[in-house]
Amino acid sequence: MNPERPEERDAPEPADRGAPEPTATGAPIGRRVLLGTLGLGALGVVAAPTLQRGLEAFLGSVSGKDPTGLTGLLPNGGGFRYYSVTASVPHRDETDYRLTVDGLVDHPKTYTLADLRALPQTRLVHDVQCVTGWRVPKTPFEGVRLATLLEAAGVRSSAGAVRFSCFDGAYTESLTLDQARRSDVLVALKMQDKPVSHEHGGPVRLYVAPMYFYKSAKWLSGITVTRDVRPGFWEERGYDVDAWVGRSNGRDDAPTS
Ligand SMILES: Nc1nc2c(c(=O)[nH]1)N[C@H]1C(S)=C(S)[C@@H](COP(=O)(O)O)O[C@H]1N2
Ligand SMILES: [Mo]
Repeated sequence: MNPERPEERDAPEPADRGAPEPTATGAPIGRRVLLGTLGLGALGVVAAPTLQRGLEAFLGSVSGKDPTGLTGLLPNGGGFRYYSVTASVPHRDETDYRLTVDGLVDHPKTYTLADLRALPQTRLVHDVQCVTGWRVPKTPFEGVRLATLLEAAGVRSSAGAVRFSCFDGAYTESLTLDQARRSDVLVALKMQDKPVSHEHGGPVRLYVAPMYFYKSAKWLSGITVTRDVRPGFWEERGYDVDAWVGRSNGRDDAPTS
């Protein structure tokens, strides 16, 4: 199967049957469904990996007419494309945003936005690389090191991985504990030196600098310490779990971190 087009697998893996149930925020949709929505289903099916880039550019150009509002260039996005696997995502702000840290920890905790802002902030500047080919140079992200939150939680010796969940109700991601403790992995409150916008996964998204951007889960609401890595949303659909830029997914992009 081509990792560039994981949605084209013939039959779902057993794990797909455990895919998230439709929620109040909408059922998860794949990029292929989106292409179909735009009347581009057939084109999507035959698109070769190299064509994919042109296709994405085309989708960007028609985004003004996109009734789903699910794709295209973000206004002032500086080259970023908007991705969501759900048709809509609730808005959360300082009044109702919560981030829960639980699982194999001694001190489970729920953070408000103010709690997160009160912790030491780290600013990183690296290129962003999406596995479908687009790259955005030198993008600042700022926030709390994931390692800081794990340290505060008191990770138990039986733990080996971290599972991320999102308030879109569908997207998930994961890292090994070693990956999660890297100094270039952030619970990001700022992107491009502004509070992370709703479209970019605000008020809080994950930022995993050395990995393809699908690792950087938007609308982050849960950090669960687990024993083993559980593949995330796109990983159940073919993307590599260890998503190092340039060393995974059959790609040779220049590393980002
Ligand atoms: N919750 C959630 N996080 C997500 C995604 C998503 O669909 N939902 N898409 C991923 C992918 S594939 C990419 S390339 C980036 C896109 O981030 P952007 O929309 O800010 O450009 O978010 C990642 N995180
Ligand atoms: Mo992506």
